[in-house]
Amino acid sequence: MIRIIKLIVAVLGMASSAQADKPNILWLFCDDMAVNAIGAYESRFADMNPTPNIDRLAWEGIRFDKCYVANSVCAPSRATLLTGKHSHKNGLRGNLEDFDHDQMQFQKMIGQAGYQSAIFGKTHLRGDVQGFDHWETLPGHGKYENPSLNTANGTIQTTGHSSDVITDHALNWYCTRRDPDKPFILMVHYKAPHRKWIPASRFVGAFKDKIFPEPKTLFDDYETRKLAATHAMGIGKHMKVEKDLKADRWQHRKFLLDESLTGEALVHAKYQAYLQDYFACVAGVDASVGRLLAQLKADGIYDNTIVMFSSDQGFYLGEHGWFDKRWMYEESFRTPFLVKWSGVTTPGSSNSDLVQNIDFAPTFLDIAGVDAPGEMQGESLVPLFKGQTPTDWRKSLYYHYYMTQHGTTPHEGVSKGDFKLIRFYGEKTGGTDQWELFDLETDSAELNNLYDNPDMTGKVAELKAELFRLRDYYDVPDEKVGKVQRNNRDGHRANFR
Ligand SMILES: [Ca+2]
Repeated sequence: MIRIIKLIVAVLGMASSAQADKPNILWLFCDDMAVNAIGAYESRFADMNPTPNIDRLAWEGIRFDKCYVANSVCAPSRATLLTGKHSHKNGLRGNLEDFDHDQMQFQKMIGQAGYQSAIFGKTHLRGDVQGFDHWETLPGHGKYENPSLNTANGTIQTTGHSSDVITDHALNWYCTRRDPDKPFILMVHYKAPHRKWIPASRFVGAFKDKIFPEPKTLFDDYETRKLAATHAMGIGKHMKVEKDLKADRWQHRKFLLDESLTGEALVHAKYQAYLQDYFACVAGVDASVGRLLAQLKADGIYDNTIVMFSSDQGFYLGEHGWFDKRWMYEESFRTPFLVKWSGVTTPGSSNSDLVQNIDFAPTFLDIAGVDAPGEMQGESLVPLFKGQTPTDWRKSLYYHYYMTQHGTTPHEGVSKGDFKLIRFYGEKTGGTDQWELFDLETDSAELNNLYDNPDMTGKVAELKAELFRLRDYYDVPDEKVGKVQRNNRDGHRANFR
């Protein structure tokens, strides 16, 4: 009997040891973090060294240069993160719909492999999350200052800036609540740098003497892209000097209330103020990332923890004159993605394979050693982390945005990395689909819509065929195409073909 007990203890010990060897996952996630805001992406802001802590993940790991989202807006992106599915499959097409929490999500399965899971911060999914061992989430968008947090035991009130609060609470779970004998996935989801870009007080003036380089498209005239001209998120027309730029709150912004400041001079001034606040919020996230990484190092588990950094989508930092997301144009379609996995990722490397946020959930499961369910539509990125991209890796991406908020038009499209084709539908198209084609290698700013160029007939046909193939591959139901949120009062059904 004693020998049997000893045997059981030994077997359990081996299992525990095997679990301890499994890598932990620290998932760092932002809201509206532009690729261009990350220093490691070598954008026009890189010389300002805006993100030294986040950049460490790139210097020690892989920078993904072609990571994209399936639907560039907050809630749908998060639904895709958890389900590994496009919006039409997980049911969350827009920000104003409810998420079905009962459906399959990766965190409901990762515990099979002994992982404990916790999520902190913004989910933007109405209702309580399911499947996490521990969760403390912002209600809706959450507040920047003194946010409340929903928990399994009710709502709690906190004090401080949201980035600090989310980090504090994540660290508290990590240090005092988790089981140190089990691997973990810890998801830390910041509200920053979402509009209205309110930084912690210690960062408010951090960039007020900096001059931010402007994009060449700040005064885009939208020639050849008529639908883009209706986007009501322009720095010139739509950004409010009081509400967005705090001219009524902060002394150093009072000058924006001067009525003699008009026209292009006002746009230049608003752009600078916008980026000062945006980057002050980014600095707060970066400092938080530094705290989390330092704690892992202090505990000796940094090397056995895969650290990933990403955002629910990219963002326009003045490109095309905007301060928003939604469109399939690169700045919002693309999202940052950095991965540090000590001993696996090659330090300072980059990857230009086409990856998408449908891949994140199957990747988490693959790391844990759990088979991803067939209904997940993404692929595991683990081979890419190892520098071993499969020869049959995808050569194109499917995108679909369904809302009409802020003057946008629903659209879907395909990108092959070098060329991109977009189909717009809905009320503003007058019932006739409108198309745009861009050559990303010669026109990275996407100013020149080539759809009607006779020389591009073959390319248009090629990309349309690929779009149709992707719609079949991802099982996009015809009857859903063109259906947008009811409260947008747009019941148009698209005439797809
Ligand atoms: Ca967002």
